[in-house]
Amino acid sequence: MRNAEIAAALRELSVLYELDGADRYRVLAYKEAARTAQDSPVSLEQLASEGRLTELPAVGKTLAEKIEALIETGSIPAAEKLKAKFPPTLVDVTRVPGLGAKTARRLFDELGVTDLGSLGEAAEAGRIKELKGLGPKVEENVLASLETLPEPGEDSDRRLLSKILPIARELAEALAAHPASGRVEIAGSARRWSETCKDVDLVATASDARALAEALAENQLIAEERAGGEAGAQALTHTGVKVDLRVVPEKNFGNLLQHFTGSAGHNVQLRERALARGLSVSEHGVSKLGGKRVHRFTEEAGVYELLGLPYIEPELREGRGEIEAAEAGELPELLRLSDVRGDLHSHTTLSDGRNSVEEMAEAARRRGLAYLAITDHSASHGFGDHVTAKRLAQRIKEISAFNESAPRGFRLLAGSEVNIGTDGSLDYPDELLAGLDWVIASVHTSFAISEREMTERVLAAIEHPLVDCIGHLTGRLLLRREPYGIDVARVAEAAAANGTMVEINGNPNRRDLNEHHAKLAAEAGVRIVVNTDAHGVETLDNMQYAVATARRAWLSADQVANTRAWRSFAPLRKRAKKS
Ligand code: DGT
Ligand code: CA
Ligand code: ZN
Repeated sequence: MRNAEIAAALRELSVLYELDGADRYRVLAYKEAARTAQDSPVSLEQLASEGRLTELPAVGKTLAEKIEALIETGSIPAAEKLKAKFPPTLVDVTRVPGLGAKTARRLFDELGVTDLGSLGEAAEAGRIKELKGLGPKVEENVLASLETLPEPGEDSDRRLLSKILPIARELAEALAAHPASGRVEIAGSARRWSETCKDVDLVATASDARALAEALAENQLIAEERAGGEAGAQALTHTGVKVDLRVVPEKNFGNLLQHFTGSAGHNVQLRERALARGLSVSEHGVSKLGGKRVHRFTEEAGVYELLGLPYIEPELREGRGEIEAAEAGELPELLRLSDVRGDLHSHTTLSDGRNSVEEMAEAARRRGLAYLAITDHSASHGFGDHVTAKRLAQRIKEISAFNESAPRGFRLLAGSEVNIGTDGSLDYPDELLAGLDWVIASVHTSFAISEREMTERVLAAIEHPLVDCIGHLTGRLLLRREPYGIDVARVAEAAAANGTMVEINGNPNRRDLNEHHAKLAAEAGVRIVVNTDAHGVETLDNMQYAVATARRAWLSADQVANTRAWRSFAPLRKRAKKS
């Protein structure tokens, strides 16, 4: 049994417990265990056979027994018992955005809803809005969601880049360390830093291709090999991720890397351009149509040069005008991670973060940043851990005390991530906001309003003189929650006019603004900031994803405000101009 299947069973059990009204901690424990199973690089079946399951984080004795039963019998007794109480298809109902287990349970008890089909019927018959506490908004939302819900299986095997990259990097490193290997590179959508990826693509050269294919099959991340030979190998990780390794001779490594980096759209356009010049491009080389000579290149740049183009960065290779821009010599010089001087969105234990102010500061400084804004959640963001106005006032003092004795060249900013109410209002008094160095305003609650209402709501925050920046503008969660309806073009226009910045949130689940919106906003004159939204010291590394989205949006360092030193960034804040 693969880890991914074990994870799915644990996730289902957590939802069943939730439907049964179990206490929150039990539900969370199973969710956490599902995540551990999903992410475990080693086979749980293997661990179980050695009696070592409890060595995994979040797996105690009870959980280990359940996993063992699952592996031995194919099901978990507790889950079977619960499935006798509710139809297992009720689990699908809990996945409809805005419903959740509590509501699903009520729909089952009060309306006899058992699955997505009967949910749709109840909504169409207008029975959901009759239920106390639900109302017409919920019903409209259900109808809209049922229309856009992905078909079962559709896109289900795509993963976040943050799940794919660690696997790709670990495999690439292991292969590179093998004596038979030459060059090893990550290719495909991971090299282009796409938001989600279907699989891991690796390209390599080797003195002994078969030995390298075997080395891949024997890697501890790999559960099974599907094919292997001279040309490479295909395999599956314990987490269910497909891995595609291609091996070529050194002399056409550049051609292969270019081909397997893609995207397919970029390659198609490149081939059209080649054809117009009487050339044919493939992973094997570039040749004159009808001619015998094949141009092979050890580096990708050779392929582009032969077609009369400068090198094009992988993040731009999406078939979105990069070839025309390259031809005209108008490719942007893209933002780099090392250009970023500050991070303007982070959380601490004061709200829902895991580290203290001091720990976050030290970790940010070690990453080479000159400033970090501490922006814990305000009072009404909806997930507990509120920061009261009084506590925030005290926090301002703590941060100024920290800065008194801060290491040279580093400072903290006293900030907040303030919730934007449904009516566009903020949940701290202006006097308090005025005492902060930096205010982000974000939407965290009541997503189910119309696009027009949502746009007005965010415009109100943009026009507020003490809002410096808008956080995760569209509220999407990749592969989990669609963005809410909002007129991004109108928002961008207003942000530019008011001097309100807009962030690219680097949380790999969000990447919000997305690359299209970020490009549009920058072109409209909005100052963009790249942020981590770190909830602990490790996620300060989210900056790589924010930078990736900025690069995929064609942004250069000067279009991103926090590439500036603090003394040049500070006056760009709206609050600095108004005072
Ligand atoms: P993914 O895997 O869906 O996240 O995206 P990619 O871009 O990694 O796609 P993948 O793994 O199917 O193929 C890797 C690269 O191989 C792709 O970016 C370009 C090249 N390729 C694959 N299929 C085609 C094709 O039909 N035509 C051309 N020109 N190139 C292709
Ligand atoms: Ca791929
Ligand atoms: Zn937020």
